[in-house]
Amino acid sequence: MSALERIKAIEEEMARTQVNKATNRHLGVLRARIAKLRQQERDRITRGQGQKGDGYTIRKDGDSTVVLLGLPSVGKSTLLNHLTNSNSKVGAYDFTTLTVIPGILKYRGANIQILDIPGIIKGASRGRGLGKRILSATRSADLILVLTDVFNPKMRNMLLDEIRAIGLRPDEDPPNVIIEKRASGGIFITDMVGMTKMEREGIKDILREYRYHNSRVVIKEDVSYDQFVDSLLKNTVYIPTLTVLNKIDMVDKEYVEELEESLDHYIIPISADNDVNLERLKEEIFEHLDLIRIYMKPRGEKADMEEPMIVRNGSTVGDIAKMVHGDLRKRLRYSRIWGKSVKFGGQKVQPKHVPMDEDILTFYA
Ligand SMILES: Nc1nc2c(ncn2[C@@H]2O[C@H](COP(=O)(O)OP(=O)(O)O)[C@@H](O)[C@H]2O)c(=O)[nH]1
Ligand SMILES: [Mg+2]
Repeated sequence: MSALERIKAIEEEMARTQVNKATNRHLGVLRARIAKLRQQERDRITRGQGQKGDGYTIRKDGDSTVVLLGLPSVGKSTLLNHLTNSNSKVGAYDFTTLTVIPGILKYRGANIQILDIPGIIKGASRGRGLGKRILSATRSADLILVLTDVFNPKMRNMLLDEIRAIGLRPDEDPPNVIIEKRASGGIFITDMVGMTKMEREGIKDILREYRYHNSRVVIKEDVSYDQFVDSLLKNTVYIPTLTVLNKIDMVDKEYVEELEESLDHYIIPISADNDVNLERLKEEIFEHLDLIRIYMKPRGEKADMEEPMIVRNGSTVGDIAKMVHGDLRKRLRYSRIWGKSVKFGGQKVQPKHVPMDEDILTFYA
């Protein structure tokens, strides 16, 4: 039996099983088994990828990457062209964008790479349309921009289901559980929260499924079996999303307001073609990427206030030194900072210090 046939057989068994407290554990194991088979299948497909001339393998460029996800013809290429320096073909037909097209959005000193991928249709994760390989471009993203338009305002959930099926977890945080393999000693579980969604035996079944016969597990959050399995799979990707409603120039203001109220998620209404609300969109993209600006001040000189370094919020002074030059981190003795993260200007800080937006930084190597 192929992996796909086995997945199908297990799914059929799950469909026959009633969901209740007694079967919850068994269903957890079945889902773990499916997740494992899916991962094997993904590994098999990705192994054949990444060669030269493959339009779907995109070099990471810029400080962060945003992927546009949407049905054909919602305006992805138009938006890319209006946000960036790119020139992605725009057409009135479906599927005009056949390869992944990158562009760079320059905003507040950051170079944000935006990828226009071919329109995703329902079932793409199962290989329909250009399918899975295109979807896999979303795995490298720091933010997914979900594009809907006034004709199909309710597509968000379908699109997110497609990327969930390839192991992405939109708008979820990694579950707070620790799982360590050990050489011997069996399975040892520490429950720090008083689990309500899993049982010890169920956890053990799943761990055995993944060949963690000897392991130490610490449950620090009341997670479900599915979340627990996610943390066992090596390529689960947790990713934030932002949803856009395009083509608002085609409808009246009242209709947009009605949608904003009735939809169960937040939307940014825009018209890509007419540059309506694109400044707000850029600002929200920047904020969701959680980037900060650090101005570098060489020793004894003025700080460069023109071109900040753009780093992830939460990066340490040591991380930033490494970004400037791998060697600098090793030679670094201490640093001085002016700005919000310190009590007084020019304060001496250690490599583990975490700077804040618009801090000024000097390295002493
Ligand atoms: N009225 C209107 N049309 C738009 C807007 N954005 C895109 N379009 C049109 O929608 C069609 C599909 O756009 P395209 O960018 O190729 O969509 P993609 O398939 O998602 O890349 C084209 O005819 C665009 O001119 C918009 O904001 N308003
Ligand atoms: Mg396109």
